[in-house]
Amino acid sequence: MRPATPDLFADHEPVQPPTREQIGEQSWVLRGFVLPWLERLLPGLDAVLAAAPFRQMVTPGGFTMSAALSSCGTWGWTTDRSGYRYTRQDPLSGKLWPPMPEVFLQLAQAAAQEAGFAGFVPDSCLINRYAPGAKMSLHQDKNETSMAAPIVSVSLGLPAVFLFGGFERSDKCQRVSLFHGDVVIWGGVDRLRYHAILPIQHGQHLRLGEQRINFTFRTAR
Ligand code: MD3
Ligand code: FE
Repeated sequence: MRPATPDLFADHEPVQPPTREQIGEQSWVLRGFVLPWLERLLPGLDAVLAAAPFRQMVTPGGFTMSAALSSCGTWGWTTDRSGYRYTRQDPLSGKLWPPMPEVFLQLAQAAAQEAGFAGFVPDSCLINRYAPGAKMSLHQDKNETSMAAPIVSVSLGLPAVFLFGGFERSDKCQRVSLFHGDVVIWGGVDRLRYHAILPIQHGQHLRLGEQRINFTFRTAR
């Protein structure tokens, strides 16, 4: 029997039971963890982007990043010619970054708890938007004051290949494919490992269109 109200996505994105993959000593991928939250998450994303639209930022070296960024929460990550840092204000509007939607916080805390990081309180959510061809070069995340807190990342839309390296730039990387609905949690000994996103391939995602959106929850201060 067909349901009276057809579910537009049911035939394309079956909700699989979430699975957990360990990719490092203290790093896990939770496949499909976001899917039950998605329809509550997207209105929160729209609200954040209405106040702080995606924009491409310039690195201290003078290169324009291929991913476009926004942020919400008390602290937002920014970069310009003078360096990388967290700010309370969106440099584009001069206003405070928009508040972190309650459902973002709940999702990040639920995911962190699942990976053994109970009590995670992110004060920053960086939102990266990748069009086809956009990438994130190999780097470490070390602008946060508290290295004890994990980082929780949420992948939406087009898939990506994530490179997970070691503690030296030259260390060999493992490749991890990240799909719509996946959450990754990095903490403890893995917190300072090098990582990158390979250029996003062309494609159309049924819900998000021709883009990949990544949320990165951090405790910045
Ligand atoms: C692994 N973003 O914003 S997930 C970043 O998909 C960033 O947009 C990527 O790297 C993205 O800095 C990768 C986030 C991530 C963040 C911090 C990490 C992965 C990490 C710290 C240690 C190891
Ligand atoms: Fe990073």
